[in-house]
Amino acid sequence: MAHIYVAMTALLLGGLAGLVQVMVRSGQFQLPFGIGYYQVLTVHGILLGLILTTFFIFGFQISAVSRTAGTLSDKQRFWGWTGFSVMTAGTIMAAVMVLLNEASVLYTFYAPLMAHWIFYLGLAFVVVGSWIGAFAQIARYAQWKRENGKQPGPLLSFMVVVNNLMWVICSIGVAVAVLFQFLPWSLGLVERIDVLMSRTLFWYFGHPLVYFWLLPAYMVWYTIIPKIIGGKIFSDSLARLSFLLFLLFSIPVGFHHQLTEPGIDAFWKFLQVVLTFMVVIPSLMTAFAMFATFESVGRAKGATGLFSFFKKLPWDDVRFVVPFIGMVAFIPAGAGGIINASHQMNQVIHNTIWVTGHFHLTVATTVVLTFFGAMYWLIPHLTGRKLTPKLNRLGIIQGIVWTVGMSIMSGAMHIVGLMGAPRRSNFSTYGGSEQAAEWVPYQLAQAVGGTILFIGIVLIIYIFLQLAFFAPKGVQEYPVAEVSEGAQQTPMFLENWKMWITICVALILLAYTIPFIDMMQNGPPGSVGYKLW
Ligand code: HAS
Repeated sequence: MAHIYVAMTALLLGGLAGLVQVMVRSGQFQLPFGIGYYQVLTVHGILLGLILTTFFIFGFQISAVSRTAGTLSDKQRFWGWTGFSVMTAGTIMAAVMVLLNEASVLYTFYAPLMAHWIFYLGLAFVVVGSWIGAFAQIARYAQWKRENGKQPGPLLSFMVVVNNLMWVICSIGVAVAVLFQFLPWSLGLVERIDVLMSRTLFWYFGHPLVYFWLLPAYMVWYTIIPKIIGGKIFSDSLARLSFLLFLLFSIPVGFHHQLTEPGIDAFWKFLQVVLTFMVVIPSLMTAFAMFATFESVGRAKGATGLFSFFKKLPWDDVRFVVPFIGMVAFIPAGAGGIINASHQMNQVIHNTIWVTGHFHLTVATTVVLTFFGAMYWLIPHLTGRKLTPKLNRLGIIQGIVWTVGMSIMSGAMHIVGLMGAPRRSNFSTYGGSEQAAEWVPYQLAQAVGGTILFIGIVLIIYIFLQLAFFAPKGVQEYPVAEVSEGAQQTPMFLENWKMWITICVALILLAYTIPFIDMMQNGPPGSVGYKLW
């Protein structure tokens, strides 16, 4: 719950910043008191992209391990709390610097924009704190394995371990960039920073970061949703394999964020694009597993037609409906990702607001709606309360409000992005240019969609407060499905951690060693820092 309180505070403040942004970008509103657009954009990106997600995920994962592998020991709890405290301290340090306008560098903190060193130190604290928290969760799983001999660990806990391993391996990249590049540079110990190297280290971390957000949503889809709809897990092995494929393929792909960047040889971009297409496969496996789950439940309830099994699903249960909207959204969202990853098409959309549209469908719809859906059983379960029919109804309305707002906002972003409108940009007429004038109606649509989304945020905060403090006392089930009897036994090689980690490291070395050597050998003198806000 402590993690989730921080997450919800981040949602409220970050959402408010989002509302302000779409207003400013529509050209109809100006920020008062000298507040900068990029300052607000940094608050928005950091609070929603990094803080809401990481804290919610850790809260959920701790509960998931505790529910399926057993209650955490005092020692594990101690490390869990230590991780939480270090992360929270880091968040406060970074947030204070942004609010003081000392760090308006956006959530990607690209050099050569230079923030105050306390901002970078705060980020380092968030990362180190998350390692400590991840260690506590993995320790509980390891204890279960010790106590239960040679059998596969509980599926949900296994998934938590994979997500944590991926997170720890990828966040080494950002930790190295912060400790060895950004901190010495912002402290004035060195004058220049190697920009390409810092961006490469960032994206080594940045792409697996998006799967660190996605995998907890997949945990809910694979293990919780079947129980809610009255079914079982279609295949334990398929679920594990898809998570392992994420571990292997989500890290050596960062160059697909740098396809337009000079200084990286085309061959290595090509290789990482191929690996990016590999990381699509576990999502397609997940889509297959979801359809299979829905179909088997529907057929068990008597459906006979080709698609009539959909009618048998519990369309009045918010715990199912809201994550389901997230799944449907992931179809266009994922298709957009495949477009982005295609080298030639990337030239059209890179640095346009299309990309912003893409990630509002992926993380801000698919992932966030699944998290909201999980809150309806997770929060009352933790606080000893019950989800009431009234809150259930309000939750479905909240999901619909979110869908309407996001369709308008993200739809407008995708279209106007194709017309060339840039991302990460304040409102501008670009000296009265005709092309920029064509973007304005879409920017107004973004403001309309963003306002509806803010109503969605107010609603979810209200629901959260009700579930946490005011709903009637009672027992709310933490729903975890069993594996279907028809599923084959899970082979033990899926838990051969040494083998999977070795393959993961080998792929990373293959994709990054020569490009890094290249960057070191042919590195430019680097850049001094700039503060353009
Ligand atoms: Fe992405 C940029 C490529 C997935 C987030 N992405 C971003 C950024 C973010 C982000 C935040 O290659 C911007 C970063 C920045 O600030 O610069 N992305 C991909 C690809 C995928 C992908 C190939 N992205 C995500 C996910 C994210 C996310 C997930 C967050 C959670 N992305 C890119 C690229 C860029 C990029 C380039 C850089 C662009 C640039 O130039 O800057 C894939 O993982 C997508 C695979 C997904 C699928 C969909 C499977 C569908 C499922 C749903 C089943 C539905 C059911 C319901 C069962 C293939 C699983 C059915 C019911 C019915 C009724 C039909």
